[in-house]
Amino acid sequence: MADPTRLRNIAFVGPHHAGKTTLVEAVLAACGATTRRGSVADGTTVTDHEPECIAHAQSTQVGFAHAVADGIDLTIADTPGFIDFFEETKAALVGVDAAVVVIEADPSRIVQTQALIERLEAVRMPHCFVVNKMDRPGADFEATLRALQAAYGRHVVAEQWPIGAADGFTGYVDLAATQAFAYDADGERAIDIPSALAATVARARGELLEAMADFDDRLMEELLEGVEPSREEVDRDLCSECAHDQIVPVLVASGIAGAGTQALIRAMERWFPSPVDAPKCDAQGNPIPPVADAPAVLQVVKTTVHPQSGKLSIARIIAGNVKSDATLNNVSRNGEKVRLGGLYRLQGKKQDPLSQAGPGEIVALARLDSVATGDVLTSDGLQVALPRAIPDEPVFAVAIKPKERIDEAKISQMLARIVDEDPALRLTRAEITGELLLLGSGEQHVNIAVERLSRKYKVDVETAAPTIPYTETITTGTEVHSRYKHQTGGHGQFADVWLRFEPRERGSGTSFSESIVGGVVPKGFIPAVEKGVREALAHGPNGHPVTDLHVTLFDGAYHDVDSSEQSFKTAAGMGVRDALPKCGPVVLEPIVRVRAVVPSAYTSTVIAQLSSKRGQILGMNPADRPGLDVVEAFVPQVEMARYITELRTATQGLGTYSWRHERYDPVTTHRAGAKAAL
Ligand SMILES: Nc1nc2c(ncn2[C@@H]2O[C@H](COP(=O)(O)OP(=O)(O)OP(=O)(O)O)[C@@H](O)[C@H]2O)c(=O)[nH]1
Ligand SMILES: [Mg+2]
Repeated sequence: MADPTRLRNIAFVGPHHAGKTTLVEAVLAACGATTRRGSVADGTTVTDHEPECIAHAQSTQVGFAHAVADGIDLTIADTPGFIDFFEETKAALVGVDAAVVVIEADPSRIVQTQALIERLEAVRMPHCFVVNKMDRPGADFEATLRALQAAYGRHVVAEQWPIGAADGFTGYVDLAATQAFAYDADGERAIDIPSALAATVARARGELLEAMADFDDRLMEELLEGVEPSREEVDRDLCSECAHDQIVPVLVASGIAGAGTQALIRAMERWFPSPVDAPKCDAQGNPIPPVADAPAVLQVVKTTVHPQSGKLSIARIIAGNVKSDATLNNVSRNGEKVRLGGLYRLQGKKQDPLSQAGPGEIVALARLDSVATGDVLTSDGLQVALPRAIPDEPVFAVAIKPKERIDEAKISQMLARIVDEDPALRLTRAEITGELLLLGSGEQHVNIAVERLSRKYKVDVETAAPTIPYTETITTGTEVHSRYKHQTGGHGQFADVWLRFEPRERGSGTSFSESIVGGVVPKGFIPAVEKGVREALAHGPNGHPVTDLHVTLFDGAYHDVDSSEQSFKTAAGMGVRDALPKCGPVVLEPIVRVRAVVPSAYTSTVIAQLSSKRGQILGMNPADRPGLDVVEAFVPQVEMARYITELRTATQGLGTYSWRHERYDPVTTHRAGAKAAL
């Protein structure tokens, strides 16, 4: 069992493609946890081990890795940067104590860190930035640093300054230590600060000390008096202020070249808190001491299901010791008892068995079938509520249809397992069309889930945009006479009805009444007439259910021998089919109320985009948070199929939206067979 003061649980987060997985490879190799660095392109990295990650050369779920370095026991959660997988990142952050935010050396990409940084700030998680890909042509450290400061304040401050950029990126200056290092095959070696950089280094160091002095009166006094603070003091302040999320240091790296890893490992060890320094808190904000001789408290941060070996629940042990065959209570599910089928430490897909583990460790618990991501497990009947990451509402949907001759029940059962692995997915049955819908955080999220379904459970399905539940109605009334008469050998069939059709208000549905006088249609046959009417209204002249009308049976005739329920039903149906085309039928389409939240810079683009979707803009107002606007509009549902993708494209991935059904409106030009999401 590891000494909790030596543990560091750290998430690597940041925008898509920033180089997180590659940098994690470099860290693992530098610590000797792997013998060679894998590559994302070749599908040989530790953390992108899932076939879907390899196929798409990107992280599609969080991957865990472990290393020992400089006396610390490091567990890394490599999170996916693509916006569709943000819920994975949110869940993983619950289990770690600090975050390394990896960004490209390109100021224009800083805006994509916004949601992430808001999340880190909301949970007051210590973090640093790594300006990565410094080897790339055009890499611009200073512009990136200034963009970070403009976005997040001057407490985001350089602790390293790069020596050179692109081809010439050869090392860095440690601003706190005032020492330069050159990268070499063994990591790095100390060198003199290049004279050309001396002035820049002095200025940058001044900025670092000033930012730090905001949290340290003594340092502030020294700076005001022009006294050079001791190296130890600067070092101590930096560790403390970073661990308390006061200072956010900025480092440099080129993960692909392995440059910057040594300093990053040192930073993780020295600046970031151990589980003992920053105990996790319960839902009321009370710290839970990470002690071994206490009842166990664990929280599941990720679930994976292997079709053969079963479920693996990756959990953070918050307190207590856990043995590999422990019995625990799932307090998130009424204290249900669960027994571990094994305890492992993860190195990508590799599972190293453990006999026990202690506070602060992130471990994999085998075969806890009823346990889900976010659940809290305890021993000794302890009741604890912990904060959990609640996934946002899904914004994209597909209808799932069997590809081969496999029944829908089996598909829903297998899909339920996929959803079990990923709480941001949702499986539902569409209300009107009855289609099986898979919903998620974006097109890629849902597509990857379908790929996973095919790979893990050999279930191939077809996906399509969900069918739009169009309806029809009438605009004028009419009266029809319908007589059904049929003679076949013995008994004949006879029924005669007069029906009146009248439009009703939108949203009022269909209704039926009768005003038969003198028993011209016997009472016993009237329900059959209503049934015939309602069945025929299920498919109007345009093939959609007919709604918002009233039908009255007001006259008719019958035959003592030949009339039957069936013949009245048939006559009524014929009457409906005859009448509807004469009543000015129109197709109605569902209209949704859309609420998009977008950065103000994109508001006009988003309004134009919604207008081009036949949207009726209802208003535009500042959101609760500065810099964001809320745009509201009524939009035909059929236009919304790929809206989340279009909205993200138009807003650098920053826009979000929610929707709800509003009403049905007549379609001016009916787009027969048109489909849409949700
Ligand atoms: N030039 C250069 N390319 C890099 C560096 N690090 C990563 N790359 C490349 O950038 C691409 C993305 O790298 P990844 O490591 O997958 O990035 P990521 O942040 O994990 O991406 P997601 O997990 O999909 O968000 C790959 O093609 C890498 O080879 C770097 O330091 N320099
Ligand atoms: Mg990755």
